[in-house]
Formats: sequence, structure tokens, C-alpha cells
Amino acid sequence: MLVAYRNVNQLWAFVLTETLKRLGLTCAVICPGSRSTPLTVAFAQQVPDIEAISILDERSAAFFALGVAKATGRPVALVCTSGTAGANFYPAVIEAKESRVPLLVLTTDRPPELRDCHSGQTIDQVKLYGSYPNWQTELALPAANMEMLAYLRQTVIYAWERTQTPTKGSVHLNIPFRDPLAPVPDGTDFQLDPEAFFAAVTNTFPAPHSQFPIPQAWQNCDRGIIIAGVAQPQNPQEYCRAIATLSQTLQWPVLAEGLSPLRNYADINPHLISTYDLILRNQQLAKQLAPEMVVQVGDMPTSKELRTWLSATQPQRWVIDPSDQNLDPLHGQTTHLRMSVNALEITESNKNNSPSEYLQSWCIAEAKVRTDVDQTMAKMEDLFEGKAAWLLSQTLPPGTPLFIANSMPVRDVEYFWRPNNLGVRAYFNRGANGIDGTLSTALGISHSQQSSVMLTGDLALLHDTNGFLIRNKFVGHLTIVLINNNGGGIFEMLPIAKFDPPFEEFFGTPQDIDFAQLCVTYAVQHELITSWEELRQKLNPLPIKGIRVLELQTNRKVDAKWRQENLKNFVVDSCI
Ligand SMILES: Cc1ncc(C[n+]2csc(CCOP(=O)(O)OP(=O)(O)O)c2C)c(N)n1
Repeated sequence: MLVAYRNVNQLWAFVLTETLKRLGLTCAVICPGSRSTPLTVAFAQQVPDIEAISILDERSAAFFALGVAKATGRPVALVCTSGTAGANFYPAVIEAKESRVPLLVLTTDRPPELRDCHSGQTIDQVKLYGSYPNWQTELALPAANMEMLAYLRQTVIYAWERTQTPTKGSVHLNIPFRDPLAPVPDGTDFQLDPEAFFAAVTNTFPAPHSQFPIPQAWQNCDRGIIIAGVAQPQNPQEYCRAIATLSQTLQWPVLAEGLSPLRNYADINPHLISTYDLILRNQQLAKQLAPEMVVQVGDMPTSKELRTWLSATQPQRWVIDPSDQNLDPLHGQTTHLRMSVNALEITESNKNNSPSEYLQSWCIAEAKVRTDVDQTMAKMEDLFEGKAAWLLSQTLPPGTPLFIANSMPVRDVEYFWRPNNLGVRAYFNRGANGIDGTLSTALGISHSQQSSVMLTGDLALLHDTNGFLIRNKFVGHLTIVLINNNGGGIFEMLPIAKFDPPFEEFFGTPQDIDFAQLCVTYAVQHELITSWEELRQKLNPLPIKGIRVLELQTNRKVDAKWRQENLKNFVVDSCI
């Protein structure tokens, strides 16, 4: 059936959004503005097939889109007007590259004749994000003829593909529109048969499948370890099973980062080591456990102890990850295997049956340190920041999505997150480790998902309070566990903490905010938590709607001192 178009921008925007819909786009985040009118109207007309969410602040919008893309594993489109609007997408575009999340960034622009002549709200938007996108181009001006519409269709298909290949990331399309921007007749008279035109646009995207036999060298080695790094796989159980199969085949221990799904599917992995950061603080044990070979799955864990130990012991290393990025910050003797861990081919003949002494030493140390940490945390009544992570690991309802903010929250998760079988789905922005966009990303992750939780410090939350503006569009529930130590607790762990001034003013940076009042402004629920039991009760069951802040007031100086004095003492002499 032929459809008539009387406005070229409307026709162009229809082809763009319709192509995306047929490719599988389900969510577009749209920021208000005039130049983007054709796209905004076209996306609004694609509802409900494509959810269109309006968000005022572009930085917040981009992080929200990032969160939705993380949770769904699918690209999300972002739309903004011309000028500085697109520049506010920048930090999320960086994070998308670094943590490999698919985003389709659609900045709209004035046409070429209105650039470089002070026509207003016009900046150079071409290649705005430097080398961060997987691919970027400027579209041609809208034109109502079949050749140009076919070009547009093809370019959009390619852009969609490039958000996912060779590694997930962003694609930037800069899209110029001439006036009139509203869908009024502009002299165009064009007819399109959508079914014929879009017949070949489908959302099948075959994943490459090739099996890789495990190298003989791994099987011959009985001083090997597997490191399960930072990971947010789409199918965490499958991911955990693949690592467990490898671990059981080789009889190697698995050192699982706090942000690895392995900690939340503990029973799948019998040789799970969750306390390696604490174990390796003991020099003698670190030496005794020096590995000959390391298979690292995904990104390197955050732990400084682990990194220092690997640099000092220089084992032979393999990094298994399907991306095309360099994942070895230690510049070791490393081979990158560009594939998913599920693609490892393991046969019966690969199996090493008896656990080595080396494996047993790791498991004994883990059992002792784990018990010690758990007993210490269980007894602790003071509001020590680290205990929040420990408590969450045992309290959240099964399958809860959890966003963990950068700074001490990710580190406390690394130290204290207890292995469990709750299937908690941990998310984080560990690509560029920014404290920006924290609340917006968490809301994106929680949007239309199971009731969710975010663990954050006060500065990370304050950095992104514009995220609260999403509250009326947000579907679902987010509980924010706010560790309010009035400043940056992480800096208390650094040598600079001893130099005050300038420490408090330039590093500690207390903001003295009354969070109860802040929450009133956004009509967000706020509760001050004064005991661990109270927190436990509030975390399970979680409410089903709205945003809620549970504030714990802590002391960053006291807590930093606790970590500095106690983390190294968990390795008891009997481990050695
Ligand atoms: C965008 C950005 N700006 C600055 C930093 C540097 N930075 C790292 S942690 C931190 C303080 C975070 O404080 P808070 O969120 O309260 O957590 P805490 O350190 O108390 O755990 C800052 C400013 C950063 N990582 N990202």
C-alpha cells in the first residue's frame, strides 16, 4: 500500500525510525529541542513498538540509555538537538566504548549553509566524539527520492550493525535538517510502499560460532589459576557454567572479582576464591601461591593487590574475551584469545582428575579467610561502610539488579561481597570509572525490570542529581543505599590524606547536603537508617514502585582507618 508524504523531513525520519524498528530497536531516549523535531515526532509515532522516553538533561539521558542497553543487551537510540546538547552525551559515549555497550547516538544539526556563520546553536558536530564511536558519519540532507532513501536505509542498517560489531559500542550519526521542522507540507509529493521498501530489513544478527580447543599447555600445568574479571554477561548462568567447566577440567582455582557473576552463582563453581585480595596481602602466602599460568576471562579485576602480584610473578597469561580491545594493563606475557569463554572446546580427554596441592592451598586459604571475614562482619554493629556490601550480598531478593557506584562501593564489594546463590545481577560503569551519571545509569538498568538497588557514595549521587528528573518516566523501583560519609572516602585511603590542608578542601570535598531535603524537592522517599537490622528489613522485600533513598551516615576517616588496619590481618597464620 502506498503512503503519501508531503514533508521531506518527515519522510526521512520515518525511514530512519522504521528501519530501526525492524532491526529490533525497542527504546529511544529523546532530549527536548527544535532541530530534532522530525526525529522526535517520528519516534513518538513508533510508540509502542519503540518506547520513547523524554529526558531533559542530555548527560543524564545518555547514561540512562547506557543503563537500558546494559540491562537489555540491545542498542538504545539517543536523540538531541544541535549545539552543546550533543556534547553532554560525551561521558556516556566514552563509557559505552570502554565497557562495550551498544548505543546509537543521533545528534541533529543545522544544514551546511547555516554553519560557521553565527546562525545560532550551531557548533562543529562532525566527529564530535573523537575516536570513541565504533563508527560515525554525517547523513546527507533529507531528499525525497528512492536512491537517497535506499542510501538512508542502508546506512541505518550498517550503523545498527556497527553498534554491535566487532565489539559493542556507540555509533554516531550527525543528522542535518532544513526548515520546516514541524510536519507541515513543504512542497514534497512522494509516495512510498513501506512493505516493499523494508521487506529485507530484519533483526537476525547471527553470533559468530567457532570452537577453540583448550591448549595443551594449560592441561600440563598444575599451578594455574583462572581469573574471572569484571563482567556483565547477558546470560550469567551460562557464563558461570562455562568457567566452572574450565576450572573443573583443569583443576584450577577461580579468583572471582566482586563484580563477577560468579560470586552470585557460587554453587556452580566449587573452586571459587573470593578473598584473593585479602590473601595476597600476606607476602609469604603471595609468594607461596605464585602461579605459572593464568587464564583471565574478561577485564582485569580492580584489585591492586592482584595486579601487583601478577606483575611481580610474571606468569604466562591468556585473556579470553570476544572484543578487539587490549585487555592487559600489565603488559605481561599475554595472548589474547578473541572469543567468548563458552566457545572453549572441552573434551573428556582434557580432564585432569586429581586436585593439585596448589589448588588445595588456595581452597584452604579461602575457607579460612572467608570464615574470618564473615564472622567479623556478622559481629559488627557500627555503621562501617564496608558492611553494606556484605549485607546486600545476603539480603537482596533473588535476581535483583544492583548498580554499584565507583569509588569505595566497588572496592567494598570486592573485599566483602560474600559468595551466594541469589543470582544478583551486578552492574557498574567500570569502563572509565567515572562517578558521573551514576543515578541515571542505575535508573536505566532498573527501568521496566525487577525492583532494583543502587549502592553509592554521597558525592557520586550528588554529581548526578539531575537523574531524579527521570522519576516520572521511570517504570519500576529503585532503592538507593546511600553511604553518606560527607565527601570522598576513597581519598582517605591515599597518602595525600595526611596533608591537610589541602586535603579536606580539595580531596575530601564535603558538600554538607541534607539528603532528606533534597529528596523532598524531587518527591523521592527518604529514610535515615541507623542499624544493620533496619537496613536488612528494608531490602527484602523491595517496594515495587518509585525511587527511595536509604541513607546511612558513616565516618570516612574512621572507616578508612578500619580498612587500612584490618584488611591485611584476615590471613591467619594457620593459612601459611
Ligand atoms: C567524573 C569523575 N570525576 C571525578 C572522579 C574522581 N573521583 C573518584 S572517586 C571520587 C569521590 C567519590 O566520593 P563518593 O561517591 O562519596 O564515594 P566514597 O569515596 O566516599 O566511597 C572522585 C571525585 C571520577 N572518578 N569521575
